[in-house]
Amino acid sequence: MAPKKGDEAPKPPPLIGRFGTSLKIGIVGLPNVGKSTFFNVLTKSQAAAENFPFCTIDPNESRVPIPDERYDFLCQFHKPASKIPAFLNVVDIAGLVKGAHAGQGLGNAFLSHISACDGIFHMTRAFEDEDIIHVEGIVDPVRDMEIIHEELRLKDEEMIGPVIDKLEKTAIRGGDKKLKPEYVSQCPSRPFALPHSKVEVLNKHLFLTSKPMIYLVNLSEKDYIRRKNKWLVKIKEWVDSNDPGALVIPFSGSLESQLQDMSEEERQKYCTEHKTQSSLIKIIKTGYAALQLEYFFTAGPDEVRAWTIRKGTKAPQAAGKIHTDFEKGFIMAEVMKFQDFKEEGSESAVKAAGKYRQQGRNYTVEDGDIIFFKFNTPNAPKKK
Ligand SMILES: Nc1nc2c(ncn2[C@@H]2O[C@H](COP(=O)(O)OP(=O)(O)O)[C@@H](O)[C@H]2O)c(=O)[nH]1
Ligand SMILES: [Mg+2]
Repeated sequence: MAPKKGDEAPKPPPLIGRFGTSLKIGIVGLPNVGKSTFFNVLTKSQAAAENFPFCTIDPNESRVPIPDERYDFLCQFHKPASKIPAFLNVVDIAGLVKGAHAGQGLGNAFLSHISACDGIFHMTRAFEDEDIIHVEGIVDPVRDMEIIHEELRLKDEEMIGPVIDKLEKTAIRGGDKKLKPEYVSQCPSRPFALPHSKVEVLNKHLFLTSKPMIYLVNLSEKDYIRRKNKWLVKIKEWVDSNDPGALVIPFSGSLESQLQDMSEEERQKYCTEHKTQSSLIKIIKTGYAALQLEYFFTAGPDEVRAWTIRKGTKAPQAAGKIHTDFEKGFIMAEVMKFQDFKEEGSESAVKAAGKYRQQGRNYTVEDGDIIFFKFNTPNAPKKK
């Protein structure tokens, strides 16, 4: 038997926001930083990518399959009639400009689109191109990140202002301790630094500034390939002090878009020649993880499917993703670890090796588990 673990796994950072599994991540940034280009690459959809600051008026949403070697392996193995991977919902949000909180540009509409997202790809432009207008005149991604944060913060303040006023009145009368005004006024902050106790309060308000952010730095092809750009260190420093723990991912929109137009063979040849590779997979996977989502598999000749769950989901609730009856009548989850399945080569071999486990209602499903649920079919309708 495996020895008991000495330390408990560290708690994941609290996730602020809704608790669904159909969560969205929005691409946010100034106009002309390459958001729509990137969105198109991600989704191969046809959202307009033109040299015009407000070309994306309505947010475009798309479901991007999550690349996963385990899923590919299961599909190869079972050759199922139906294949359903996990998806990340991505929204292309029109450019935010200075003053958006006060209605500049398409101001408030953009902000409400951000509000409907659960996480943010914050895109900044670190590529120079005289033909592509920069709304702020010159390229300066640090200034741009400040503009975006400031707009989101101002919007949050505007939203929370009346709430604080009201709380101040209640607090004077000795109201709810948890909702002391200073408590709430500190809230527009980054989630990773927050104690869990504050999350409950934050969730009542769904601040724009509390959404998890991943910083995508759009580089020229050349800089991306040579892994060098004068802004990268400054961006990293800025993020480390303003959004500790958040990830900065350099990529090149124009390179990604060219790679996508190539055949698989051409792509490989190009990447080998230039000693480079696409950042897309990393970006998609990181986005998904930022939303604290994971998935388990059901796999057989009929269907191989990834089911999205929140990290920490117990077996009966995971079963409920497939069908509510599975949750209501839950008996057990038969679980194989993907690695065991791959190593042993078949379900019966996994069983023979004693690695096929029957788990009860307290089992916390882990990312990549291959599960077969056993459940009672619900009885005939109960009498009222
Ligand atoms: N040089 C260069 N131009 C880009 C890159 N990404 C986007 N563009 C161009 O910049 C303009 C605006 O791009 P778009 O994706 O619509 O930006 P958005 O306003 O942020 O959605 C278009 O003309 C794109 O072709 C890039 O990585 N390098
Ligand atoms: Mg756009």
